[in-house]
Amino acid sequence: MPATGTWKKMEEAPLTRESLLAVLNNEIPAVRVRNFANDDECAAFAAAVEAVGYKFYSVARKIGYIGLAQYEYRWDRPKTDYFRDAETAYGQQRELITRSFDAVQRLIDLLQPYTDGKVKIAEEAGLGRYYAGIARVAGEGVDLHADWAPLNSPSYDIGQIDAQLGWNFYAEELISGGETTVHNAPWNPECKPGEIPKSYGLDHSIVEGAPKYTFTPNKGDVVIFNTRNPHEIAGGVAGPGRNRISIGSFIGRMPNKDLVLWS
Ligand SMILES: O=C(O)CCC(=O)C(=O)O
Ligand SMILES: [Fe+2]
Repeated sequence: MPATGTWKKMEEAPLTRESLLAVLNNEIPAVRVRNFANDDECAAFAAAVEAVGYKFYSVARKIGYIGLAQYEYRWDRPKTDYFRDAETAYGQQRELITRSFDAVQRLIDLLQPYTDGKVKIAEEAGLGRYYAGIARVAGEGVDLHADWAPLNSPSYDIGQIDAQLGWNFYAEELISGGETTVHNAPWNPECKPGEIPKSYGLDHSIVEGAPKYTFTPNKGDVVIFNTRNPHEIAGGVAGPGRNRISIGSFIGRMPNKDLVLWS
């Protein structure tokens, strides 16, 4: 199946009502918000990540993280486990916020004027709020994957979205490397009804021939892109005070046009 692109332009755009809608509709590769945080806030956030301490995902290239991914509960765990653990994870996020600033709330406040729907943390009817805001230390890179809740999380309310974005604030950057590449081949794997496909470590054949866009995660910036497009992060060269430290979440567009955040 040849990959076909949907982007009408190949450049990233600043945040406007038009660009937010365009990235939701997968018509542009990315939106960048420069100077989302100043140098002091970046340094405080990076120090907070080190002070709070992080765990590692069990994938080959080490990815340190603080927070909770709904994705980890998608196959064989009751929903109640996820919403219970979300509250525990918010306790840890509070420590990060106390030591630096609240990037998730700043992002919500930043986006709200640019859309008609309400921008808010996602909630599950009767079960509570999702966790939003995973901090990552990803200097070794991240393999090709796609993030698309209608396939990853069909039995959750976020499975009803019709567009999914990821936003990431970069608090520290590598000496070199660490670029993110987004492939404009919206993820559409063949799977049986009810099957939840693997979405990490995807084969590069699914993006072959598709338009791609590579961006540098500059310190202080937020970059937003459509995560249904398979994407990957290059490894790079780290050093003292130089790693790929970020925090971000997904943003889904619900049927009523609200933009809801979760990780
Ligand atoms: O850190 C990045 O540049 C992208 C991280 C990612 O995979 C995502 O936001 O879905
Ligand atoms: Fe991703």
